[in-house]
Amino acid sequence: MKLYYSPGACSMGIHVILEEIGKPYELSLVSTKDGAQHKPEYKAVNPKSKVPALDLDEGGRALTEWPAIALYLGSSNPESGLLPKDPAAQARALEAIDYVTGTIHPNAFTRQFRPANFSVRDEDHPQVIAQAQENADKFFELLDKNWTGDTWILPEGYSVADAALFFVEYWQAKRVGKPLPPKLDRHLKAMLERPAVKRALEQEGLAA
Ligand SMILES: N[C@@H](CCC(=O)N[C@@H](CS)C(=O)NCC(=O)O)C(=O)O
Repeated sequence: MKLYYSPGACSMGIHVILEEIGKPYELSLVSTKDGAQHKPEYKAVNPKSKVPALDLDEGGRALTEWPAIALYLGSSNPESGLLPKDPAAQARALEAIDYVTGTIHPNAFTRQFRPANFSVRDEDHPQVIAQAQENADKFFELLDKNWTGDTWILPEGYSVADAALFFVEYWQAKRVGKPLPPKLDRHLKAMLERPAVKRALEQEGLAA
């Protein structure tokens, strides 16, 4: 199995899941800041030019899209306990993952990190970024107010959903440098204490 990743990108959540599972896998660097995602070699792996992508060693095309990769890794490694078996809890995990990857990631962070994708006029970019930062505050507040878990997002315990929440929390606290609401701040701190998270960050050359 091989994970195509870029340091500090959303792929780091999948990297954490692979480290939690603890089975051998390879890492392949696709530096998005250098435009490697648009090179023909990578487009042959993922024509969408995005990370993460996971080569399943099955000879077919690589698996793409964060929720699909997380579902695959959780369900194909049941002993890891990363995907709840109870259907309602499993659906709650997917609900949280979808909110992170479908709402928070694009509307709060892609808009901040790539404002040119949202307005061709350079003079509009500060406004695109400011609106994205407001979105981030609003989304994180909502998650904090509706938190039903203890340390982890699901009351059932640690799951792939925590790895999804982790990468957007990390962006807000460590990359943008803004505080998180209390429960999410506690969650990020708990994530940073996990050996699997420490290893993933170290392998990507990132600070804890
Ligand atoms: N829908 C995709 C989005 C992945 C995505 O946006 N990845 C970003 C990194 S966080 C990327 O590869 N960006 C490169 C680009 O847009 O050129 C998923 O959930 O996996």
